[in-house]
Amino acid sequence: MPIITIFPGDHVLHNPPHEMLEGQLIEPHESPARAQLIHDAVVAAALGPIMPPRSFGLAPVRAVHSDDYLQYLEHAYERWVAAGGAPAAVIPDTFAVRWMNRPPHGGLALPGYYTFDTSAPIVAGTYQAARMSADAALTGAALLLEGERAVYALCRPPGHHAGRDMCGGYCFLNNAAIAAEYLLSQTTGEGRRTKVAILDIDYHHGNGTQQIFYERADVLCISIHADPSYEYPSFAGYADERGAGAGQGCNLNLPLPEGTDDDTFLAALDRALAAIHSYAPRFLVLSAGFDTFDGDPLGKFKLTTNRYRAIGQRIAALGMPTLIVQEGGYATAALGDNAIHLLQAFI
Ligand code: OKP
Ligand code: ZN
Repeated sequence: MPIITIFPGDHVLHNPPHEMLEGQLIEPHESPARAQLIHDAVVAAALGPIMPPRSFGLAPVRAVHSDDYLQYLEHAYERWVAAGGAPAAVIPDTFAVRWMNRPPHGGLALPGYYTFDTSAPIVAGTYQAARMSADAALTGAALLLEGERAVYALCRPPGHHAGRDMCGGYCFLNNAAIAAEYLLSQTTGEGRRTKVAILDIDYHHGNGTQQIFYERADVLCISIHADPSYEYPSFAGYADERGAGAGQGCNLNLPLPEGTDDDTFLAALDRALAAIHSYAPRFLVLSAGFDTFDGDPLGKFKLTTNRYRAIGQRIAALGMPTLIVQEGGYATAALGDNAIHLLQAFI
């Protein structure tokens, strides 16, 4: 059985000339080349058909993100430039923080209210690219509802750091969360109650996904990632963050040490899979990042290409309809190969 890939061609519209990392302007790690490389690897490996996203409109996006944030994202670039910001890209320099968070006015101040770091530059095409990336995830979700067992949404820009009303970490719209919410909306009601699990295997904690569903019992969020005591996003992702209110117990963080290798990662994965198995969701959304790879410029783990197949096989063995959503991965020379190894397990 081939696997369908959804490829959002408009991702190229999101092409900031630089990002700010550790005080320096550098060439962006999160580049259009990433999606193209994975696309080309999917073609070369003949994994299955590649299709463009369908258009879902704003409603399923509004189910996850606040209206004021979406308005902000859509117009951030033009307002920034009109107010005198550098046309190269929107990168805020003043942030709303715990003790000063009055709603801002003006194109230069707004970004600091809706952004949590300097790693999410916005250009003229960012909103359109992010919408198509979300549409790719939604298309994958729709295909699961139509009976597919596994679909790959080759999302770019990625999504798992985007919260309900904040961008950051290369992410603007939370593609995995939007897809999960859509799956629930299409299968819940009239006495039916369904559940979705989101498993995040990107190197970085899925802080946006965690925030969006933190008080929800119908979405189990599990993230395996670099311990925030030494790694981005630094202020969330600890093991004691278990959810709140109705969602108490429905968030599981599995932080891992520097130098984590294949075996350490697979042991954590088995814990995650056991939790998903007992939660018994109707669908699984996999936030798939490959920055756990040994040699990733942003990561300190040591996973090898072959093990992505083992990771895929263990996840596929859950036997759940699975939407694979592309997140990070910056070792471009190996990125296509790593993705193929994971995807082949679902064929
Ligand atoms: C996005 B995804 C580390 C700074 C990291 C942003 C990283 C975003 C990762 N000192 N800056 O999860 O792959
Ligand atoms: Zn990452």
